[in-house]
Amino acid sequence: QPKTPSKEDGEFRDYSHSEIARDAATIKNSVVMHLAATFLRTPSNIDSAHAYLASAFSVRDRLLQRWNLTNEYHDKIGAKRVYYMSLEFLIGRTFDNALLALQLRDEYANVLGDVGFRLEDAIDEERDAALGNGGLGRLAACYVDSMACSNYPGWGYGLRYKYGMFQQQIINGYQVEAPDCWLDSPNPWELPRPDIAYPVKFYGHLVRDPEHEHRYKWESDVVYDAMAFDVPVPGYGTNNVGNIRLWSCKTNTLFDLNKFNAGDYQGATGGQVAAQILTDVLYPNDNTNEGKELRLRQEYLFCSATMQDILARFKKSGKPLSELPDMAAIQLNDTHPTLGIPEMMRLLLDEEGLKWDEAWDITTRTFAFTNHTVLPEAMEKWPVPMLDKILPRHMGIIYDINLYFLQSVEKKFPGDRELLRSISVIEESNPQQVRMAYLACVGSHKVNGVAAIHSDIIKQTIFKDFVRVQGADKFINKTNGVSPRRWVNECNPDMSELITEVVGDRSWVNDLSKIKVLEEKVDDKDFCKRWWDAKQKNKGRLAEYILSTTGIKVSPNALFDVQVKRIHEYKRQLMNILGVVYRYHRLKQMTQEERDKELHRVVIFAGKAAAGYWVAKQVIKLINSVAEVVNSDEEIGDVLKVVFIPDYSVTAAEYIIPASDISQHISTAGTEASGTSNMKFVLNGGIILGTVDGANIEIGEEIGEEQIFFFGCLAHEVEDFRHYLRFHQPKPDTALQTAFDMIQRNTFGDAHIFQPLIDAVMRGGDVYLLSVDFPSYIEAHKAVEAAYRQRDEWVTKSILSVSRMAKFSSDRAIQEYAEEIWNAEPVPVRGSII
Ligand code: 475
Repeated sequence: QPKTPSKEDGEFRDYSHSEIARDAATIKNSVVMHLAATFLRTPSNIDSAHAYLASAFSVRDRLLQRWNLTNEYHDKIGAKRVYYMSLEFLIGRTFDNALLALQLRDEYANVLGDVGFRLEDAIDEERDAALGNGGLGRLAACYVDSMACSNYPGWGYGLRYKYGMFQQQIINGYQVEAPDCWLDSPNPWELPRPDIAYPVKFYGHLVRDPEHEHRYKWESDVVYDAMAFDVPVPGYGTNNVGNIRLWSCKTNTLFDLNKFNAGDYQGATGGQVAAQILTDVLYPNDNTNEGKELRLRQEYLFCSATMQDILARFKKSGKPLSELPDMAAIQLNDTHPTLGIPEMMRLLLDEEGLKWDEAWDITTRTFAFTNHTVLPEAMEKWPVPMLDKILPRHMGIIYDINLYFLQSVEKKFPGDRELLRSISVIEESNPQQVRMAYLACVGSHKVNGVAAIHSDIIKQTIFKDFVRVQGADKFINKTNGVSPRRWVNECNPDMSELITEVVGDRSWVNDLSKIKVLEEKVDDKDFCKRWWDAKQKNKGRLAEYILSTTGIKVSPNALFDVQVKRIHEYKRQLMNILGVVYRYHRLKQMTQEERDKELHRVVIFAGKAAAGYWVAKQVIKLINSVAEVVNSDEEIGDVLKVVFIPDYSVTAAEYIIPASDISQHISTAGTEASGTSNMKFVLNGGIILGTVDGANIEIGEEIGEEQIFFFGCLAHEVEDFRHYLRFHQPKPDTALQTAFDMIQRNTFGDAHIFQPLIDAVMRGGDVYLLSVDFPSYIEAHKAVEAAYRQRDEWVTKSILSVSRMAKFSSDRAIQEYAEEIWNAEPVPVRGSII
């Protein structure tokens, strides 16, 4: 049990005396010092890039000081630690976030002003840390933010990819990928730790220990080194600083001087190159399993280094290994880090010499697992021959885990061979495959989904047999959340001012339940006007961003209709653009007089398609082709504009989300596990148009159904529709047919390019049920339009919604994880610094 701080307090309070002072002169000195000593510049010889870098390094000094204080303190009092293991952390920028957390934003703005720079320009110099694809990676970043802000002793563990999420260019309407060389310029937000590195083995063979049943020696010549980089995570308004430890792969194979001397220059560095490639690049797949050998090796490098590090830290406490589960909780962010389970077993059996049952008890009490998707194509499975070749010891351990597990199932359900076959960690395909979701489930004490509907679905589908065998209590829900620091306070300063004014102070940033009082303001005319104006200002800011990134001019007076997320068939950007095509058709049928009465609308898209996902890339092309025709149609003018903003990122989202009037979250029911941008949009005063899916449902429950536009079929109806459509042609309604016809008449260029998209609906079984949901989708848009014309009621909806969104703070989510899964408590660092 974590102890409450007691007599050590005094000792730790001393640290606050050494904290770097917060006055203007000290801040200025530290910036000037970094300019000179870190970047060889003087105040008369800087550009905004160096203004940013020098300020960032001076902020980092403060963070690192607190980092040290926090970790030393947690060690000292023996706090239980939480480890969030994720192959992805989609962090975005840190500078502004850190300034706000330390409450030094104005001070740095002044110092920069003194040397002739605007803080905003310095902030704009930072490149995103884009070490993730989408929802899952951003969730991990929000969760470490919440752990830091709520004083949990929590760390993230991940990989330091040299190339993050690719940069998306749009050329001739098509997506073109360029590498994200984010480390080309200095990164102030990481600290290299050459003193912290672990060897990680691959391939080789096993030698059995004749004395011990489960003890092996694993011998191999292929040994890489994983070196740590620490990324401090500022806690807002607290002394605590969290950490994300990212591993970078090196080799301990030396430069081969003999080969070099013999003229074999490539061979001389070959070993080093082979190692580095392991952490070179983030796999750009969202909700899809790539299944490549390099990915498996990446995952193992990550898991091995992390397990060694966690065990090393634990062993410093001097406690027996049986107490590991009291000192550490490990959360697996989907199955990608599941090899942590057999790796922990290997270390406990082979290195520590524990018996199987002891090791297994420790492991399962330490691990818990979050599932993020039910899409079959996303399920990780590794061919047994591949695993056996690369990780022979782990393959053996997985076989044993499965053997003991199946024996326990057989005992409970004697003779049920079908059950054994379906629940086995090994799938009896050719070749056999290891089902990682099953392995994660067997090795964890809790399994959770990420929204209520999703947690129900996984109990009825992929984990159905496990519920029977292991009991329903193991399977719980933890609805996702988002950080109010980044997703309101940082990205929406004007609305944040209004909230602060009503709450009385800024405490809502760390306690979102306080925004409830906004509800009292819905009848305050003046307040409503300022609320509307704040949104309009954000729309103006986005209009400028759109102009600078696409050259398209849009009016902030139009309705901003936004769909930004990864491009995926299940998310149905295709349905959205077909709706736009239909709208365009209708507008073309009207007289100018009729058109003038129409609500002006800007339809905004952004999102990346996985590099190998052809259909998704064709959807991007269709959106851009429609945009080109519509935007240059003089008859249409400002009545309809279509925009595809290139290179969607965390930073782009911070511009886009606060500027949305209506945003679309329109996945086929039952396919979007949760969604998290839906929460961000509503928190920023936007209304959502969505299907009865993921967290949309819970958002509707919280804010009231009058505040949300639902449409489409329900999750429990999907199977029947799909079944029907496997054997029958879809029957598109006239609106959908009109859109298809318009495309096929070459209105948006060569129709051949788009025929496969139409075929996916008309001949491919319409798996995502566009033809089913299209009529109600069009109706829902009409309802949105009517509502937006009633400005007062619209503002009421907006304010009411925001006031009722407290549930969707990631602080609430983290508290639930801590209480129901991790058994961890907040441990505020004593010794007041702020
Ligand atoms: C869900 N990524 C969202 C979000 O819980 C949900 C899968 C395989 C390989 C690489 N990446 C993935 C995901 O599965 C993923 O991002 N899932 C998303 O997780 C957070 O809000 O509905 O689609």
